[in-house]
Amino acid sequence: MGFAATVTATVLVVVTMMTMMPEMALGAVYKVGDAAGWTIIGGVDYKQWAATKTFQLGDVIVFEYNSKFHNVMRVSHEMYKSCNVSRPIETHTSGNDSITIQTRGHHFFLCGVPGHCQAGQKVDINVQRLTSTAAAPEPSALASPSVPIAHTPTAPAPKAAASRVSAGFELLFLALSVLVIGAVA
Ligand SMILES: [Cu+2]
Repeated sequence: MGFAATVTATVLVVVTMMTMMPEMALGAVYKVGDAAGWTIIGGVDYKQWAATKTFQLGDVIVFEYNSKFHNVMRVSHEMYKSCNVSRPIETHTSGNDSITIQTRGHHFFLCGVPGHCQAGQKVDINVQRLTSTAAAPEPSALASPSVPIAHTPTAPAPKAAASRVSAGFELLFLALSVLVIGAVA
């Protein structure tokens, strides 16, 4: 009984931590354009660059560029679409700007130097709005729910942004399995 109680308590702690994890997790750092940085040279496809990332709240977006030739403006969706630089929401000019994403939804950035946005120097950082984490589990969490898992749950170290959510669901599944085993034993 003592063991079962301990396991149950551990599981509850882990589940509680996990529930809070998406908002607490340390942000990943993404350098826009990777090695190329923020530029019009080399035809970097920033749309494609962003499409390969799963941005989360707290992530840091780094724009690295030569401040003599470029800047970073955060703009509205309308301005982003038309490369209108007349009324930016905010402007960064250091050449090494770190912007922490603190709200969900789209964050539109472009270079305000004439012609650069038109040449493709624009990026949309989208942090997906969560409808319900519980209602949409990853497919891996649904696999073989009747098979007992022998491992003891341990708190995972935060991993890369892409694996955070699936790791969370796997942990939840593991924790629930132990809970069920504990209740039966
Ligand atoms: Cu530019």
